[in-house]
Amino acid sequence: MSKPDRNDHLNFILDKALRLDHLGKEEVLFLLRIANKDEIEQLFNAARQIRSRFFSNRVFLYGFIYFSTYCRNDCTFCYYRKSNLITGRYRKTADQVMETAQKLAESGVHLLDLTMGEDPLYYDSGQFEGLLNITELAKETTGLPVMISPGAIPRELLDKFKNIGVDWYACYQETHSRKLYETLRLEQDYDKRLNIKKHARELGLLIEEGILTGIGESTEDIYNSFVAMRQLDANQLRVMSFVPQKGTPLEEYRTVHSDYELLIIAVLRLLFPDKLIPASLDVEGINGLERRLNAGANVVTSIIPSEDGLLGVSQSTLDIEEGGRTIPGIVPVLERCGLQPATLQQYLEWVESEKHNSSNDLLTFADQRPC
Ligand code: SAM
Ligand code: MD0
Ligand code: SF4
Repeated sequence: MSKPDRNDHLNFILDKALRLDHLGKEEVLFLLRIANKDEIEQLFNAARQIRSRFFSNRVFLYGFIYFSTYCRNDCTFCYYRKSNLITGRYRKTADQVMETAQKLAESGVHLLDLTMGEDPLYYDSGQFEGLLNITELAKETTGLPVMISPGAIPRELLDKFKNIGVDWYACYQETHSRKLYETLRLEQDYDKRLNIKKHARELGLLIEEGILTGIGESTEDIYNSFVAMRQLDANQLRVMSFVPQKGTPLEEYRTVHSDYELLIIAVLRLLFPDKLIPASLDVEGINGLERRLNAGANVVTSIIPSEDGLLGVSQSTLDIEEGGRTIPGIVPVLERCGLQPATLQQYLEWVESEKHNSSNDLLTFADQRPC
């Protein structure tokens, strides 16, 4: 395609997206293959316009509590895989989690994300009462919405989480290519991981689906993940660049530049205009926040208090002790982007309306599925 033709085509696609029209597969792939700086800027600009239409200049803020770094699994990409002989794994007590939760709530986060490895303490015994207890206490102490990220838990347990008032279940497939999945989440059943999210959605929980980029996926794989996210009716959609981890099989893996993550964030915004799309502090820390927000993200995740000895996932320590991953650390960045924290009331209203409106019955979006 000649340069003027390309530009016309890009404008045509972006105009369609701005009208919330259906984008076809070839159009989505065209966007995912953009490499020219000006074209990328046009795409980001459209993504910001769409975000602003649905969320004005308001951004949601998620506190992150990685309360157990023990795991029975061996994901090849993960620092906390069981075969990694790292020292200093920890399992925080209920009191410690409460203290951190309280601190995060006072600092102004809108949600608590309670995350753990597939900790053998619970998974091997099948006794999850302690986990339910921690979750219930965190919710009661703070009154905040809660997301749980405990791995692929049994169905009956998910029902119990629903009963104690959990709002969100996060569980990322990483890829929707079964072949690639098998090389990443070793010996973890693909369908089990996918189906537990379907079950969560059927129960009325909000769900977050997520993918990794820079891990050997093709552009078509990314497109297929968009389709899967749509089919799951996911409420929050995440992409994170793969960060190679010491002591893991992919330690020396030559990954791609995180610019590609930004492109995916922007395309997600075009395809899922009213959904939540994280700008994670866990990939490039505070220095990577502005770029992710400017690509169309509308939730800052992985906000961690500086003094509680808690770790991140893909960047276990980056910017934590320095206070870079706190609300005072991020507000100046939001301001530079012309954004500001939403109020808690605004977040609660979004959550409530999302719980009652599946995107499948929102007329405005019904005709703009990516497939
Ligand atoms: N253990 C639970 C699980 O795996 O579902 C919860 C932990 S969850 C926070 C771990 C997520 O962090 C993964 O699903 C993956 O998307 C992301 N992650 C882990 N290691 C990463 C890495 N090296 N680079 C980028 N993202 C990573
Ligand atoms: C984040 N490190 O928000 C966290 C994590 C788990 N629900 C989220 C990947 O970036
Ligand atoms: Fe365990 Fe989750 Fe890491 Fe996999 S990604 S090794 S399940 S903590």
